[in-house]
Amino acid sequence: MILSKTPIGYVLIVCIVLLSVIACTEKGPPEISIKWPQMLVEGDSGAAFMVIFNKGKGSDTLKGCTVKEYTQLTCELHDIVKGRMQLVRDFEVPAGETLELKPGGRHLMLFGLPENLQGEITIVLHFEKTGDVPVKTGVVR
Ligand SMILES: [Cu+2]
Repeated sequence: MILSKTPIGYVLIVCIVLLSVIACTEKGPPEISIKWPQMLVEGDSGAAFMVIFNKGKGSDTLKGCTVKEYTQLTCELHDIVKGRMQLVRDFEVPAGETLELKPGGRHLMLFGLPENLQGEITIVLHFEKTGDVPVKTGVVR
């Protein structure tokens, strides 16, 4: 092939290959599932942990959370950076990967919990592509 023997032709072929690799990384919808949710409560705030699986072929992004039973509650996405807790805008969940929300790392933070909260609450995760995913969470004091 004459095209591959010229420098421009070579660059073109490299570009076409790179573009198809990029296009192939998003070749389907995400498939989100949640396991082992748990919430530790202290006073009126709680930290929620769980494992988020994405078995799909597309990535997704967790944009926020709310609580079904207590709509006035604040639910935030937090990360621990250099030993300090920080509010973050979103959590990426790449295709085929797992996002662990665990103590000492990324977690959900709830503020304004009722004093006598016991049993279970439903945290609703808001994903960019998947939409709302409700997660029933046990409460540990
Ligand atoms: Cu936090």
